[in-house]
Amino acid sequence: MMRRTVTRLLAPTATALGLLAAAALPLAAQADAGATTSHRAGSGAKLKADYHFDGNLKSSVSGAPRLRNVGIGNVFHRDRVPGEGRTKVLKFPNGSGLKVHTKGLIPSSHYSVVMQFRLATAGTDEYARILNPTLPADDNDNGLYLYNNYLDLYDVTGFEGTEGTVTPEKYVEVAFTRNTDGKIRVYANGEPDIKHADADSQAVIQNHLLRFFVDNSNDETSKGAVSRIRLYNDALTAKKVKRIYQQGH
Ligand SMILES: [Ca+2]
Ligand SMILES: [Ca+2]
Repeated sequence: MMRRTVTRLLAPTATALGLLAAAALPLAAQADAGATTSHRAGSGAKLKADYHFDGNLKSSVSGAPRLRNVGIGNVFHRDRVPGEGRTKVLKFPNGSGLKVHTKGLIPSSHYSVVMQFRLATAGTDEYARILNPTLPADDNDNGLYLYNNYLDLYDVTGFEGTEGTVTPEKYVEVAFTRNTDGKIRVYANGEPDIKHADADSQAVIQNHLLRFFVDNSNDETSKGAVSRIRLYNDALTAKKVKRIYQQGH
């Protein structure tokens, strides 16, 4: 995709056509009937899962399912992380990552993910997947990547964040939010970075499976480490994202 070869452009285009049809459905038809949407009015996004990787893949918020390893070779490790100090993290090799089953946890169409991680390809001419809401239902390039020292939201074409927001070998806290109107906001270390209107619903979670660091079949991935992942049941505001970052991640 990113290198704009013919074969890579074809897949997302075909996908986008199918999803344009899906996008024409009323929003209610795309939402999760079983998810906790009833709490969102007026009360803001609620924390539904909080994974610290403290030697296991459990959430400190009860009721959330465990994360699952994707691929082999993920190992717990001790590391120094900004805002967390000495903490346990999960190291993953190139091609491996994590997934979570989101049914009844967060709605598929409006949610937030806050994640603290580092990827080994930072600062290089390589794309590495961060978030993948469509696999395995739909094998396409759309989703959030790291490229060089900035974030890139790919949705048929690339929507680039600010250069220099991601420092090689350092952890970065990325917040990804999608609201009921399909507005995506991506933040880096508490600051607004990418805005995008998700007209083709490519950030709507498919089959209730959300994957981290795992790419589609063109394997744009990096080895790295993750210290914390939090899931919220609606789009966080910019103010809340900043506060979460300032509170020590
Ligand atoms: Ca890809
Ligand atoms: Ca941790």
